[in-house]
Amino acid sequence: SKPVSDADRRKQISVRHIAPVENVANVKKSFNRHLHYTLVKDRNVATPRDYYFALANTVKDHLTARWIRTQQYYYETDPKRVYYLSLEFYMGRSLNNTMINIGIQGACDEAMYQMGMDLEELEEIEEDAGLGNGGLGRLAACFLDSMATLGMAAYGYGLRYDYGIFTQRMVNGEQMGLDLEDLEDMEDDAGLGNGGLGRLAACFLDSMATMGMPAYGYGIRYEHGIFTQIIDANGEQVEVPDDWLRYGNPWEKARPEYMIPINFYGRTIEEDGKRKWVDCQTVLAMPYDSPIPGYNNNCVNTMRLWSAKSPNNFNLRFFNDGDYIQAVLDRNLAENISRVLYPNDNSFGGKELRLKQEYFLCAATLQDVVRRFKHSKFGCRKVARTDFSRMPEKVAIQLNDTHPAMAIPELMRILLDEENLDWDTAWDITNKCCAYTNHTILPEALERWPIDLLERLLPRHLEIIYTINHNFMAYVAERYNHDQEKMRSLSIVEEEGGKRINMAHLAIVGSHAVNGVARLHSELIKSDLFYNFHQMWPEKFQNKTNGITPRRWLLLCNPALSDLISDKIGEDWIVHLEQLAQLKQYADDPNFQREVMKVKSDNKQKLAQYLEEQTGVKVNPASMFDIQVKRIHEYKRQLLNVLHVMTLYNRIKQNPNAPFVPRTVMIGGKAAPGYYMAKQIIKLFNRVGSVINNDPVVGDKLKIIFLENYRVTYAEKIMPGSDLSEQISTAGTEASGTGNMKFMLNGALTVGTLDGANVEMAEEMGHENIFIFGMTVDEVKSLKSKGYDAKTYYEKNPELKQVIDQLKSGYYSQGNPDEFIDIYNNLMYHDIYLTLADYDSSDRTIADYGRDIWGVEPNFEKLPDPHSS
Ligand code: HBZ
Ligand code: IMP
Repeated sequence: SKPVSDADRRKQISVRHIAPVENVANVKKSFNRHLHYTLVKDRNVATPRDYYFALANTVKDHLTARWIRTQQYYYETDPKRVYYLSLEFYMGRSLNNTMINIGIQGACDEAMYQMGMDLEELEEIEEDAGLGNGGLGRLAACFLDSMATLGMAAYGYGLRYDYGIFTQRMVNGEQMGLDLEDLEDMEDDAGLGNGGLGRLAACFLDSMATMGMPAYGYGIRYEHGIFTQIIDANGEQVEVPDDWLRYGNPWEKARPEYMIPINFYGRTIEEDGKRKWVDCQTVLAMPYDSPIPGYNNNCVNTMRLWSAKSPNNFNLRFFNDGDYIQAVLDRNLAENISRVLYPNDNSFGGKELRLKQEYFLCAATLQDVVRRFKHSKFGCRKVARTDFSRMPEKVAIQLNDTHPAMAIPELMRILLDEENLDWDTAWDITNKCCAYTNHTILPEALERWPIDLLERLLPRHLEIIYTINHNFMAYVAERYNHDQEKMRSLSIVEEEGGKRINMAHLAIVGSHAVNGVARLHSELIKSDLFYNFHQMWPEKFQNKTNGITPRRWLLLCNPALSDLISDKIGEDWIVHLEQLAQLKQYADDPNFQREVMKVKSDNKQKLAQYLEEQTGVKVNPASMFDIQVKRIHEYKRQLLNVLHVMTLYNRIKQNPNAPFVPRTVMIGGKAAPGYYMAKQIIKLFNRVGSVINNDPVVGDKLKIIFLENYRVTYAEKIMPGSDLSEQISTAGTEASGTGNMKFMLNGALTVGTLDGANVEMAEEMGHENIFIFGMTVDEVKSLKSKGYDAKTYYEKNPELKQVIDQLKSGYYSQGNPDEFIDIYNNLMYHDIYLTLADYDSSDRTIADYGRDIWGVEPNFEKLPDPHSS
């Protein structure tokens, strides 16, 4: 049967939540008014994008009064404000979320329908606000939704990057309708142009000849044309800049009147017994506000993102030199600060521009925080509140990892240099206001800024950090009897290999609370990463296991399942997710089971249809959708997944007639542009895919698909249609994971290691409802201390040996043994993530499955080479 489309579904929903006729009429009226007056179009020339903007503006109108009212209310009642500081807010789209949270989705859907448009199609036009890399950035976005829904006076503060996370394209000969072999055989070809321009030139030559003109085309005879590059790049990631603001962002409101000056460089001097920061270069921070509506509570909070603007006197020196044009061109230099999001996740790059971004955010935000504190109605009845000792009662600053940790010395600077407080008072306030969330224990991700860079860029802050450390070291010395080793290990200033500032140490010392993002992770922070800090200040350390917003990750992305749940237990779960436990009473109800299965199967059909449109690959919607979507990283072990796929293939080849549960294995995720091994992993997966997908022996049993350009919007399509969620990181490496929760909430089963939040998920759902495999943290530790030798696993397991041999021999790379030699060497000799040690166990799970559920036995015979006939 045909799957029910979301539009049809919503029709059904709107039968229950009948959209009042006057609301529908209002939406139509407002929509037409915006099309006319805001977009300056009539129906004859309006494009689908115009309709999207008209609708977005209509929806925004419904927000505005609530937004202003909420902010006035905060001013009047002066509650404690929560400031969530993050270099990333991975928001995705806003239209649908806004309509849902303010309860006008039904009216908008009906209004669009009556005007002959499809709401879902309009939603697809919206660009993702992709101002994040992965988990950390999406967590910030989920938290904004939750804080608004819980009615907290909260603000998200971040940067308004002109370019978000890059768009990932796979350059792939096959997708372009070209066969690799054909390309290689091509002797010479007109592949000398990049596209339009070159093609135009070729057309002109043809036309000129046809018209009998005595014309000549002159050009360069390139050694390699464009096709060669395509072959080189086959199955590889290419990064395209994410120009998300090109058509304008209907959700933001620029506030040029609240621009704030931010200083860089310069030097410090002593004047009247006070330190002063002088001779700085100034860049302006221009705020852009976006509304953050709570669910059904009329609360609308603010996300304020800063954009860098050059001041008008920027580079005045050049004006004097008369090089006016150059001076205007150089304004870009200052404005580059908020140009682009750094695309690394879980790795520290150490670039000067990145440090500028971090400080720019902190300095602009803290000026705003202090301004709001001083001018609150209940501060002081006079001009402004001046009693800063009450600031911790009114201000909480949460640091999303150490990226905004410069907020600590910056707040100190403001309190000391500008508000003239004494050190101890300023330090007490700073400490009570700030709190730090750690998101990783991977050493390469920890921020450690070189002293000389800080000294140049932020000389006053370096002084303050030195004083913080000086006082802290005095405390440590006294407490630990001048134990030099203790002092070295706790110091904010590191001496080994070039002097650096350890930002995590700064964040811990400057905060009253430090938290990890899942129970296991928080324990590891205490026992390993920050062991000495925890010994000293046990009361500072907490756990706050991550969560996801059920609005976006169930109600919005999976309306069919949401309806089914609401039919059974009402709608309270949308704000009180623990209510889902009430569904237990229906677990054995065959009708409910059938309905759940029907929803899943409809969602899978929908996903399959989307995949076919996107990739051209036909997937069998009845197959098991086995999905791993997350950033590509060695610790997340996409390679383990690939080895498993190769093993399944070998089993099919060996015994083509054995029963086999059909599977579609999907991997998706971006590789940091400079992360070689991550890019190799993508390439390998694609190569394995092209062998398996084109092998007639395999047929419908096994299909391999790379999900290109995985992002928030894509996740919303994937989660509802997933059967199996792969969460297979080496135990102890994934701080929490949040994708794991999104799959679970949409009814997928999890195959995972005892890592991050998987541990708590397993407890919550019961171990009988999750496939846990692999080493525990303790087993990983003991194996590492014993000395991990991949070879022993390779030799012990014939199936593993076979896939590793295939990897090395060029079985998946047209016989070219060099192509994946780096992956091979890594797995066999340098793998700190112990991939082969968990291969067996993941296989054991699958073998158990085969034996106990599917009635399939493993088969270990060797296969013939695919290239021999
Ligand atoms: O934060 C992730 C963790 O890996 C994941 O386990 C956790 O669930 C999630 C939310 O707590 N960490 C990141 O996503 N980290 C980054 O994206 C990142 C970005 C820039 C950096 C360092 C890390 O410089
Ligand atoms: P903000 O939090 O400082 O951006 O101010 C938010 C809102 O508080 C404003 O939009 C006003 O509604 C209200 N507000 C701020 N300052 C004043 C004031 O001096 N008088 C009255 N209302 C104010």
